[in-house]
Amino acid sequence: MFHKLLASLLLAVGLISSLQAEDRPNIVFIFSDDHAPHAIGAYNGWLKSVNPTPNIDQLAAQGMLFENSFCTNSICGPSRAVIQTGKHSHKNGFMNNGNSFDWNQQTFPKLLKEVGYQTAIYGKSHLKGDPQGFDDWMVLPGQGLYYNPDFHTPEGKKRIEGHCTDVVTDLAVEWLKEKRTEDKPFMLMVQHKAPHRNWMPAARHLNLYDDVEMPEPPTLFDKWEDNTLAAKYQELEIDNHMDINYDLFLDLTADFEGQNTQKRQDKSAWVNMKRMSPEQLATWHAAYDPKDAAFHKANLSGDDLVRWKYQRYAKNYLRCVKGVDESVGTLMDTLKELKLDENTVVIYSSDQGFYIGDHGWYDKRWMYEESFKMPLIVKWPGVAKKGSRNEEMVQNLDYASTFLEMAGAEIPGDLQGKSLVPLLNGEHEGSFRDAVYYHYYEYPSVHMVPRHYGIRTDRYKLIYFYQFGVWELYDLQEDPDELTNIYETADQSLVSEMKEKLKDLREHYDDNSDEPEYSLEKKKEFWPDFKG
Ligand code: SGN
Ligand code: CA
Repeated sequence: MFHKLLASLLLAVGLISSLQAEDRPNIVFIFSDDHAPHAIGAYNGWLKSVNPTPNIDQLAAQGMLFENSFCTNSICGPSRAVIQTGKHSHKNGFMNNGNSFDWNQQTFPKLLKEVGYQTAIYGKSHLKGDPQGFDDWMVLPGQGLYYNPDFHTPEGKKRIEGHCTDVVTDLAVEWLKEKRTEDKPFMLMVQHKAPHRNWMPAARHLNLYDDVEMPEPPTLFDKWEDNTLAAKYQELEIDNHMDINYDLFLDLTADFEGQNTQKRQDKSAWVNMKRMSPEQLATWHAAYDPKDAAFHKANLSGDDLVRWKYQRYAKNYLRCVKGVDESVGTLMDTLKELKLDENTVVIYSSDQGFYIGDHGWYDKRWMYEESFKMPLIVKWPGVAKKGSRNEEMVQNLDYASTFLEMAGAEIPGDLQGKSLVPLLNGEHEGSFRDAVYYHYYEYPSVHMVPRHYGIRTDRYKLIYFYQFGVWELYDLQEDPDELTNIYETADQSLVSEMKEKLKDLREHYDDNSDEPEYSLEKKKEFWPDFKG
């Protein structure tokens, strides 16, 4: 509070730049793409035994880990737009990946700049257009590429050799060492493409986990018998939709003629192969050719084939995660080397969660826990207790207000989130909020997850697939994997109470952006066995 008053006072008399940089913390916001909490050791998920993230775990040991951190809309661009603005998708205008972000609107980096912060962003933005609110920026066009990526920069297109995770880390380190002006506090966003599809690891990680048997998720062979038809008619199954060549690189060559390119949106697997240097390509083949040969010899089918696909997928995904984890280590070392570690808040997060074979799936989008949850770890020396774990329900919606309060800036009244500073400094008492709100919009579209909105309390989750007029209700305490939809069988007073809460939250956030229900005919077009 005192900081906030002081900052506005000094701002008013034009003295803000004379504030010592040390008075307000620097912020390094490390953000990856599609990194599920259960693929982080510190989150204690079923992949923990693989020890996937020693550096991120170290960050957690030095700060606070949020156990119940959720996104508002489980998809890349929209999650980032929520973070930039502190407003739900229907307010910031970026509801699905097909939209463009209006950079002219109020964003937290712009507000930080106004109170004297130096700001920079490197890596994936996915918001299209020139980023605003940053003194320095270099972003990947669209999804970006894993090998030798191009960057969109104020000076035009620039290609940089190397693996994307390393290149982005190097740019961030260079900025910290050479471009930062020392008399100002700063906010640096380091935004990785990894571990986004198509999961191409760096050359040095191609053989990592070769001798490891990945633990399988308990729901790998889920048949979605007790959910609504929404869960049956998706297109994100490892079994039926994950492409063995495109996604898992089996016999992949740089030549995509003749390969099954149908439905591949950006053909990035082939584009990436084409961009590799002869050395990179040789390393790639040396790593995958023997694995491919073993696969052909094994002649797998049925569940065994699913198991093989899962192993190959999980290993590549975690190899990409390994690169991100090393980046976190490098950034922490750099802060130490520059003697910035004591006054810099380091945040690790990712745009949403992900299915790593959970429910038999990959990708995200659903309000089910694995994709609804996002990692959030905050190291704030002297403020957030080391090794602490917070169980309050928080959202990416809260980040903008949090960053502003950290910087002692005014939080504009139109922001819809709540600052997490009182949770971080331990001053908050009682429950932070009793429910979180979610709304996903991209349908019909890739992976075919219908539009839905819903709420989650500490125990229950209510989901409404409004295009189809169908509801799901889960008791997370009794059924943490959300296998049994109790909407029809639950006590009706519970259903009404949850519906009432949902209505209240929709009013609170001023959301009426859903579309009318489909006709019966249209429902049957998508879900042939739908019974009206
Ligand atoms: C691409 C991927 C999809 C993914 C979307 C959105 N296909 O289209 O699997 O869901 O991006 O991801 S791919 O063939 O191009 O890899 S997001 O994280 O950017 O929202
Ligand atoms: Ca994403």
